[in-house]
Amino acid sequence: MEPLPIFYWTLLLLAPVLLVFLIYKIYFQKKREIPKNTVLLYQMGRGPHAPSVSPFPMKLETYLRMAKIPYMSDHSVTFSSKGKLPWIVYNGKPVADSQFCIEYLNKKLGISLNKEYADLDVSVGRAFQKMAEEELYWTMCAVTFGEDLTEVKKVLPYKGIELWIKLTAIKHVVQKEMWGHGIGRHNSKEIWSIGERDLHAISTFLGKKKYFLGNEPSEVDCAMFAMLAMVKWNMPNTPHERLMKSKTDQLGSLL
Ligand SMILES: N[C@@H](CCC(=O)N[C@@H](CS)C(=O)NCC(=O)O)C(=O)O
Repeated sequence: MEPLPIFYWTLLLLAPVLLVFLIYKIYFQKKREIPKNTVLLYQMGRGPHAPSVSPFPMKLETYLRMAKIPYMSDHSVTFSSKGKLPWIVYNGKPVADSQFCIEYLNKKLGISLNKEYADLDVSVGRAFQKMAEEELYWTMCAVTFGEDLTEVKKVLPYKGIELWIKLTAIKHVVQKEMWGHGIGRHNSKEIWSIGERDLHAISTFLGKKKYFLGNEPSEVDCAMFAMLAMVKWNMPNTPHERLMKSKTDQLGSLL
């Protein structure tokens, strides 16, 4: 019989601790009082240099601030019904996925951060956003959760055994997801060639503009700011960060 991989041994040993923790969470934690018309934002922890250690909560929080919607954050790392973060509860209604949260609040509160721009500009912004979230992001995961975990350890808001357990679990999940996505089937040189081209494209499009689409901020800035802030503050000593430093004039304009 093959020996169990270390991840499963860890799970086996930690199962009783996790069980006690879950019981505590479900039965003993007080429900928070959320004022009416205030968003409860479930997100990850704060980073040492950025508002979050992850780009999707950073995007949603940026949107809430830009749209001036009152909100409170929950950093307990409670996942949505879809098993992801971030998500929100607004006047009792849960909404999962950063983009669906934005679209829900836009509709509910009559918000449009894109009103300065023509549909054509907004569509180009959407294409860039999807490139960043659905492709560049995975090249960032590949670098962050690859062989060398030294840098990510400095960024995650945990210490000691908690850091080791969470990092082992996150790495396992991310590696599985990268395989499913397809990026995980490329070697590191190929993955970087994708990340590099994406960052070049973003830099070229940004050029000397103040915001992603022009002189006024719009919705796409929430996602692009979050992704670039992630590279700048949460990915020290990586090819992504080095490229960003060499293109500070363009890529740094959003930060
Ligand atoms: N499309 C989602 C992506 C969110 C996402 O990937 N969140 C990550 C943290 S950055 C997560 O919760 N991962 C947990 C998992 O995949 O199991 C959104 O925009 O909210």
